[in-house]
Amino acid sequence: MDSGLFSLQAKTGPLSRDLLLEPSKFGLGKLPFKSTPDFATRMVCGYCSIGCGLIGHLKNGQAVGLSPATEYPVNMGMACPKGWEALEVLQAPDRAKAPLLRNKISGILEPCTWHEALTSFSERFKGIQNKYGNDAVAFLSTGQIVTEEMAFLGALAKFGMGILDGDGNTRQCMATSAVAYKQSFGFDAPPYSYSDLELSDVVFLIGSNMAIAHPILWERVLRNPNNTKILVVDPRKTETAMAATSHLPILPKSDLVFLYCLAQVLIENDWVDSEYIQSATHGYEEFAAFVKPFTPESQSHLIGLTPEVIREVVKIIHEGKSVSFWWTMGVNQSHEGTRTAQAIINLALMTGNMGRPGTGANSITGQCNAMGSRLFSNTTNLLGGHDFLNEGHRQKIADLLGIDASRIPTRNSLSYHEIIQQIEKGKIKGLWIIATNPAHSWIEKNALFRAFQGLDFLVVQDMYHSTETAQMADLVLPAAGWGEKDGTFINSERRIGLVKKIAKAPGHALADFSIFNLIANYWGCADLFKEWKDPESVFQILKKISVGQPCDFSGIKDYLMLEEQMGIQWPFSQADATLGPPLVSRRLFEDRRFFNEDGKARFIFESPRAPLEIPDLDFPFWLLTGRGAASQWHTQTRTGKSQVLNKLSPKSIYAEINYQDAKDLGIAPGTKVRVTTRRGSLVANTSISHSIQKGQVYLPMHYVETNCLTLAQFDPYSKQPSYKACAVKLEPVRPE
Ligand SMILES: Nc1nc2c(c(=O)[nH]1)N[C@H]1C(S)=C(S)[C@@H](COP(=O)(O)OP(=O)(O)OC[C@H]3O[C@@H](n4cnc5c(=O)[nH]c(N)nc54)[C@H](O)[C@@H]3O)O[C@H]1N2
Ligand SMILES: Nc1nc2c(c(=O)[nH]1)N[C@H]1C(S)=C(S)[C@@H](COP(=O)(O)OP(=O)(O)OC[C@H]3O[C@@H](n4cnc5c(=O)[nH]c(N)nc54)[C@H](O)[C@@H]3O)O[C@H]1N2
Ligand code: SF4
Ligand SMILES: [Mo]
Repeated sequence: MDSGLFSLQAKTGPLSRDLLLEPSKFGLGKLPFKSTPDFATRMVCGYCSIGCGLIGHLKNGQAVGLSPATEYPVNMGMACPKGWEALEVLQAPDRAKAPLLRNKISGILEPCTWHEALTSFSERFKGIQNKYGNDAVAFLSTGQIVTEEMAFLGALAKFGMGILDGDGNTRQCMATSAVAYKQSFGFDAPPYSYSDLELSDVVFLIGSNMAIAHPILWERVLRNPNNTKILVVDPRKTETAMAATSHLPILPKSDLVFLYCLAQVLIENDWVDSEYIQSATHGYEEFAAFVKPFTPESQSHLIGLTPEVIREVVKIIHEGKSVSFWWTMGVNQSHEGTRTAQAIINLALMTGNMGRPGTGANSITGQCNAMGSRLFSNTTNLLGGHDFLNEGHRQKIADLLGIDASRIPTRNSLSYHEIIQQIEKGKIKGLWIIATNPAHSWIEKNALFRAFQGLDFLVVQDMYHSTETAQMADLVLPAAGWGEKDGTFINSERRIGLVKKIAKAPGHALADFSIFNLIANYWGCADLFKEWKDPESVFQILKKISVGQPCDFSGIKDYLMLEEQMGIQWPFSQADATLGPPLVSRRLFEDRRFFNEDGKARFIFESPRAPLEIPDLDFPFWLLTGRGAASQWHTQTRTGKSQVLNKLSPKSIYAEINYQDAKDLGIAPGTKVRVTTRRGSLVANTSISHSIQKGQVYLPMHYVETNCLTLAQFDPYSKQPSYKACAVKLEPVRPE
């Protein structure tokens, strides 16, 4: 079966290996492979976390086209439209080609030299720190730059510039999974390989619209030869749900109750793997006692599924030989996301669906390098999954980097929303934003706008000067994008893959790596980064940092080895390397040993709670938000520049409304609807459909208006925003 809708198979045959294996030269500002101007080279895609292999085709030293890599173990010759079109968006006229500094008199952003920009950067931020303290400057980073840049930024900001608070857009996205894994497994470690999707006989997807958000993974589900049962838990009948064997349209934010019911029925029927529980886990007895009251009969009204359906789901899980559980934002973006993710982990543990082919409690990451950010951004964790609060860890990192340990902060960073709160309170006066566009993507963003008004100095480092956030900046630093620089990304299955420079960034734009290098010089802390010469030398430093950690990848010799092996999953230690080349696909916990001190995984649970806002008489509908089309990426700064991609999705905002609700409210097809929350209001085109349940509305996140409506509410453990639930009202808009 091939959905055909979402991905396109490469027509080209495999390229000869020697063309692919030519080692790259990683000089700044130079194209690699200068001596052979016509060639093809393999690299990973720069959009989503699947990390498909793409072939860049060059003529006269210039990239002229991309095609999916047929032999890459991730995508096997498939790519979605974003990947095929990734070169197009580099050419857009609104690329930031020179630094821009806001003229204090006219208030206009005007081009300036790099020298002026970097002088201003250092003087203004140092001025703020001198006047108000080091913690008056903060940064917000991303899951979309290479790991080497991510680490450079985190080290420069925290060890070089004395900044204490920095967070990333991964807070909006993966924080819940990271915390859930850390608490349950002892380390932030997604356990699976993509091949598990092809080996399961039950694929259980919770809050994931895989056909749209991870289209090539969806293709891999469809390649599964086991007559697989595909269960999709999503309030909406998404593209994924439509192709599933069962769609379970639960009520928004009832996941935790639902998952506890599943656990209760498994226990009631004695359908648990006692031997696995005994040997590999801790806390089961308490968990079993806790879920006892969660009978389907007593809870079904909260879930919106009948007790019979809930029991049927449990039967499918029980009868499955290899059950894999996968979740994404429908779980993570919730007021109780961490406990929900752990309720999924608990199901996998209690049924022994862990560490075997086709199993696992598997969080699918979002951005191309969210996994790199989780390990090396130096925001929530000290580099390499270490702990800022642990003196031994601080000393270890200081020794490895040859810096004084007193340079390493002894407290954890504030989280994203706490940083914004501090800005609003006037405590943080300077902010540096790198490769994220919060003026579009942040939850309840009117509060963010209010906060940003109070900043003394806002620096935005982006590929485009036109983003909503760059337009608010005092200084815009023009960055090269994917395809214009070298480094590595880590994909959802922990595979470290290469990114290469195949095109020259326009004008004076520079790789983020070079920008950090220049900043270190202007700030006067370049001495600390003498060894950080280029991405590959940083890769070597990160390898050393990873030694002894669960993510140890010190067995990877260099970039050439990554090239030859077509990406390598962590862990791959020096000891592993002595046994030979890495296997193409590896999963964690095959030996039933987890990363907690006693080697056991934890059952973690808590009573479900209601979200802050639920529909009422004034605002009677649930608002859900998320991805729209496979061709749309987030705030559309990139995908919005491709003519082809623009044809594949609606240009203006649209609201999906149930046909019965539309009828009741007098909203006709082809008309507009007003969607209002307690925080704001927008007018959208109507998309009347059966795919959304009565009493619910869906707005894609790709339109700038959407987050004027969302409600700032956060999971207490991961501090991740709950983007997917608040209360709205709908009104027809009469044509003028
Ligand atoms: N085309 C495209 N692909 C992308 C991205 C993109 O912007 N565009 N972004 C990437 C990134 S960063 C991410 S994080 C991933 C996101 O990937 P996904 O999480 O799969 O995408 P979303 O559409 O945000 O949310 C998934 C589903 O959660 C459902 N949902 C809402 N509320 C609930 C609930 O209470 N319970 C349950 N069970 N489900 C609920 C929504 O209806 C939605 O269908 O996609 C990645 N891939
Ligand atoms: N309502 C609602 N809101 C959401 C979500 C939702 O489901 N619903 N999902 C949330 C999620 S999961 C995510 S991940 C966020 C994403 O939110 P954002 O991170 O704000 O979205 P992007 O459009 O990916 O922004 C990335 C920015 O980096 C720039 N860029 C790209 N590559 C580079 C580079 O190499 N260097 C530099 N310097 N800049 C670069 C791009 O031009 C763009 O401006 O949105 C969140 N917001
Ligand atoms: S966006 Fe994701 S699915 Fe599409 S080509 Fe890139 S990595 Fe593959
Ligand atoms: Mo995300």
